[in-house]
Amino acid sequence: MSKPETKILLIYTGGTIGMVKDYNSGALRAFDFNKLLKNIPELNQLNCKIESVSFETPIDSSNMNPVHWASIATIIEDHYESHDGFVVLHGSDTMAYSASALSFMLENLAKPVIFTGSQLPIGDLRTDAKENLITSIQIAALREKGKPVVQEVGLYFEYKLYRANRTTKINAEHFQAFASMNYPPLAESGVHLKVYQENLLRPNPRKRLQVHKNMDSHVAVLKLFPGLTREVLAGVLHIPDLKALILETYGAGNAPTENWLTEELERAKKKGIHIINVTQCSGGSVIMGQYETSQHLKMLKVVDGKDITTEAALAKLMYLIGNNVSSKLFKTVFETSLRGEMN
Ligand code: ASN
Repeated sequence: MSKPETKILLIYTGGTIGMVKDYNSGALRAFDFNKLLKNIPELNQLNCKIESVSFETPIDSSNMNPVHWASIATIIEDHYESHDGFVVLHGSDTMAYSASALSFMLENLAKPVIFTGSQLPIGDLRTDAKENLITSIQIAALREKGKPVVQEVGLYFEYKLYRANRTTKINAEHFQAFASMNYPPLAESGVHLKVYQENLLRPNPRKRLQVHKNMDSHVAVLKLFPGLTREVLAGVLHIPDLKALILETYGAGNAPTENWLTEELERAKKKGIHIINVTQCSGGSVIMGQYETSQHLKMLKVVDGKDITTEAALAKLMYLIGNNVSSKLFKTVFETSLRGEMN
């Protein structure tokens, strides 16, 4: 009996990857996705069956929002039983946010969901799109002992597969546009496709996929900067219906020790607003209490973001609030790694 083919679903949301240059006008325009297979004959060499679904109107990822995330989650949910793996084509600008969000929305995921995109359109002579797309499909189709090798949300770009909720876009120009500063790659593509098994998440096989589409957007991010005034901080904390604020602090989670900052944060906490301490450094971790400049935050019982990225913190926050995690448990749950997003 011949081996059943691995079935991969490509989900096209938009972004540079799906564009071609109109050589008459010089502008980038969306590519007819159904012609993709014809334009990349290499895909026929992959030993899998590729099907595709496209957003009705493909978008630049700057226009992505939680409603679009829910659409991606729904597509995966609807095809979860019939397909072995998923590749999401997405603009690179907000890919780290969407991919982080999907990692929380898809609880007990046991199949690969690989986000990818490109810096140059697929129709460009020097495009990085083909390699990114072909290898992402290959990774999504990898199986061992009848099971998918990758069982989590990944992000593949320029020869590296990362855990999605560990990534940040670090370069608007280089093909190597993403980094995962606090977690090693899950796989690397060179002459061989090397998978680092020890870095992969292993879901509990007895638990079924649960899809959470309620993401609460009553949150804000404020990056500290020298010269930040009380008015700016208070202004953000007085936004009606605000439920949580990510404070992007300095270094190992440090902030000015001025009284007004403590007072404003304390007042917000009393109103039930969660305050999360995430470092604005791309690598390393918050260590509250290490310096005098974070002791006030520790005393206030600010939530410790540890080594989480801002992108993953935002996604986790929207997910936890959207799922009505109680105020009492909130700090403990946030400080617990749910999808391998923090150490
Ligand atoms: N602006 C594009 C986007 O994020 C950038 C890209 O895909 N390289 O949709």
